[in-house]
Amino acid sequence: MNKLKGVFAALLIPYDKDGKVNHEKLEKFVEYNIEVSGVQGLYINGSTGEAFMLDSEERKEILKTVAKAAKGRVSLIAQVGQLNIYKALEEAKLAEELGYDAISAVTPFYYKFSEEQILEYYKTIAESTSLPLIAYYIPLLSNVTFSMATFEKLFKIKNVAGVKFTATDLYTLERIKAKHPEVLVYYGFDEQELSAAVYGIDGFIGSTFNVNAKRAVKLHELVQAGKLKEARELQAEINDFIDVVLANGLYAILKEIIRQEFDMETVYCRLPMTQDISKYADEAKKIRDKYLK
Ligand code: NGF
Repeated sequence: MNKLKGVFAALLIPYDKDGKVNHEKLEKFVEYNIEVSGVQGLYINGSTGEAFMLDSEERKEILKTVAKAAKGRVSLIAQVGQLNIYKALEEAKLAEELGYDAISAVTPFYYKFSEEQILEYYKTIAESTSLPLIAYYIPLLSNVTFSMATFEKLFKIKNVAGVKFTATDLYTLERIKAKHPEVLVYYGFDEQELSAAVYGIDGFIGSTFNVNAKRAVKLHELVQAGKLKEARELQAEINDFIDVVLANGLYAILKEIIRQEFDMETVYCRLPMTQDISKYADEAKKIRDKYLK
């Protein structure tokens, strides 16, 4: 099986109250993802990792700890995209040295970059290593949207191997996969895995897979086997779980679920996210008992 296909958790990061990454707990988070949740890969320093609030040194240390903790058991994709492209290049090179399987880069955001500038950004990052690059497309958070013509140009860039498509526009998703079967396409909304899977996409990258990946792997297999009724029932089961997760602060409740597994001291989110997640303790316990046992 292609190492880059399958279900990847967008890795959660445990922070301390002062906002520092807790590397000891991070190793446990990696362990939980692999041994309990059942991920096939990890996507590091994405939105779920709160990475756009980190500086580059912190992101590099995370890449190192995850590589050490994963011990080659699952595929690793390093999200290196950021507005400081020089730091993105350093992180990409580090990912290659550490044995990562691919790099990824969010579309440059905040300034209204032109299509030409965005493509140049991807070309510069893609050329900096020999690793495949997965573009991270998330218009909901980046406010950057691509036309099909822009995707076409993007896929022509050397080393650009795929796209992590986190948008509800399934028409464009279908067009990408149908016209570019050679491009690796990942879908990024866990609650719509089934709808994306029917287009034959290659993988999924999402936050809830940190704790509930086995069901997502099974759902992908059911769709590939054409068992759509069972897949639909499983998506409903997954979405009952996602409903309660979304009602409880998403990253916070997911972190609390992992914290409880190892009975670790409190973990935090990174400011300006609401830091304190301890209020979710009771709900996390109920969710673990009801959906994850
Ligand atoms: O958290 C978001 C915000 N999206 C994630 C995922 O696309 C983020 C998604 O799993 C990601 O991959 C990353 O961290 O880089 C949702 O949390 C999930 O579907 C629940 O809505 O859009």
